[in-house]
Amino acid sequence: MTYQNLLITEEEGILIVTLNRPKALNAINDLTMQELGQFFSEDAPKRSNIKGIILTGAGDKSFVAGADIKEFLALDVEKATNKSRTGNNIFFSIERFPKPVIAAVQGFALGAGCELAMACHMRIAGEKARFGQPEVNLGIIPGYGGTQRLVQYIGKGKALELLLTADMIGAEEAYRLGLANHVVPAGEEITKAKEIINKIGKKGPIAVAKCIEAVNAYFQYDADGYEKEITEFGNAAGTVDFKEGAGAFIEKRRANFVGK
Ligand code: CO8
Repeated sequence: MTYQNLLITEEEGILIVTLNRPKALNAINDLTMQELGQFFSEDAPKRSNIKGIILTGAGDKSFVAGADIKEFLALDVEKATNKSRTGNNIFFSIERFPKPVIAAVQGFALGAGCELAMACHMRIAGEKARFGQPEVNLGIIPGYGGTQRLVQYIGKGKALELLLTADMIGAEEAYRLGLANHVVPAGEEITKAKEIINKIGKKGPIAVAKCIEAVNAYFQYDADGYEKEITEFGNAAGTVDFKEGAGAFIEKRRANFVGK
């Protein structure tokens, strides 16, 4: 299949998938999400010879700066719930991919971008990487697993702080908290990710797949949390504050929330 918003290359038996909308800081719009779904459920599983996958963003400024806020104003409760559910399922297909999937994060990984990085098995942060879940700035909550996976990686207290304040953290802080596996000099994110995938490529592939499956199984106990997130993401899209938050971003002004 040909892709419009994803660039896919193969190097050393590793697929490098670049989200390619640099003018929008690689924000995930509906087409990008659809293409990620196609790639992880249809195309990548057929490439049986690959050792793993690296996800990255085009340009040096941003991995992915979130879901495309410009598509938000068309959402109502039902559409938002469906969009969240579809995205969650696609991110599950990344998390459950039987070969290593590593995010090479060179810049902003915000909102859906942080969620995408967290759905990968590991994250390599360039020294300019910035992670955050800024959804509350928009009067919305994460909708692609962020409320669940952030807690898994960094614990409840810090996760709540980042979710509620919308603060961004740098690469070193992400490493200290356990969100980033490694911090590398800017421009060396993909090299480090390749090094790890090449190392894993020498191990027993069935054992590797079963490690991924078993580790994921540990977290199934909180599967209801994902369901809760989907429902509440949809409900948040029905509020006045959501329209105000997304509208304020697009109009480049501060949001005036009214709590309705
Ligand atoms: N969506 C759409 N466009 C974006 C986004 C985005 N998330 N982020 C940046 N852009 C666009 C800007 O609008 C701008 O476009 P234009 O040149 O046409 O005005 C261009 O990218 C460059 O951005 P800036 O000029 O703002 O660049 P700065 O360097 O000044 O700022 C920031 C960079 C800090 C990253 C800033 O762009 C920003 O705050 N972006 C929004 C970050 C954000 O809030 N992300 C979370 C979005 S919500 C989300 O991801 C929810 C996920 C769950 C969804 C579930 C189902 C829908």
